[in-house]
Amino acid sequence: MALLSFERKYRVRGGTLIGGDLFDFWVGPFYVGFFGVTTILFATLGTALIVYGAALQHTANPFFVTINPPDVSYGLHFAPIKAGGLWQIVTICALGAFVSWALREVEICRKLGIGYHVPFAFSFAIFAYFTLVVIRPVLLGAWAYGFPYGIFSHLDWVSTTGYEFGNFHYNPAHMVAITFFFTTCFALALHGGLILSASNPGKGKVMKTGEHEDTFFRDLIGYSIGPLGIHRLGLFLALTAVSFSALCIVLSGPYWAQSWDQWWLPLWQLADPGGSTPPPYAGPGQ
Ligand code: UQ1
Repeated sequence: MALLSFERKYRVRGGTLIGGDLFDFWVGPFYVGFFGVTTILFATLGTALIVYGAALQHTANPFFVTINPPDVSYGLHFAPIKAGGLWQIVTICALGAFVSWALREVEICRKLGIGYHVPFAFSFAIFAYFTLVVIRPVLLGAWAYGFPYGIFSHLDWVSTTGYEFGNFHYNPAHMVAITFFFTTCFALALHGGLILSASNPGKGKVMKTGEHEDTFFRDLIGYSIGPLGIHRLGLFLALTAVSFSALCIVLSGPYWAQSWDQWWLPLWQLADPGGSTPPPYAGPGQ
């Protein structure tokens, strides 16, 4: 079925999670829905507040503009607007917009009768952000531990937070997360390459089939994961990468407050019983 007639057939009312027919329509190519409206409201308010925050600063250079969380002395209380309250409201708007977007995806899935895989996957990204700006600050007792919303300022935050724990690469959950990120790239490169090799053979040549794709990997390594399997694997690898990223930062502070290399002391002692242990990592250039 041609795409345009398919859309006409499937763009029917119903399947909404909330509000019945309210906002159950399309604007041009876009489905609106109740959660389309809440997405726009949260995103517009959040963006306006960031622009307001930027206007209060000494520079209009987007690289230096930053919306900072409150000082640690405010703990988990609301802070005055110009002392981190803006960050708190922007955070609420961001979460409101992200969750609205996910629920809009759910409504579109319900209309089409397809699985919820896309909103399910997106919810992992939302959860990672939620871990950074809500779960970890709450566990540490202050909103101050959230990251600032700015291009350079968030880089500074990542750097300082990393060095606070010595060498962050010794964080075991960070190791696993990085491994899954690399493996995700590996799988996507293999999959993208394989699909293009068979389905885009060049002008005048005949497109090849799934059997060619399977046989390539059976010839190469004696095994093909199959067309469904490769997508399951890809989704699994990506979601696991994000999950371990969230884990590696939420462990840093609430669970482990020292240099991460010290976490490996038992292993060090196992390798060298009674030997002297390595001193805590003291930072770069020491
Ligand atoms: C694969 O086996 C496969 O099945 C035919 C694909 O689907 C089109 C792929 O994209 C890839 C990359 C593989 C190879 C992957 C493994 C884990 C053997």
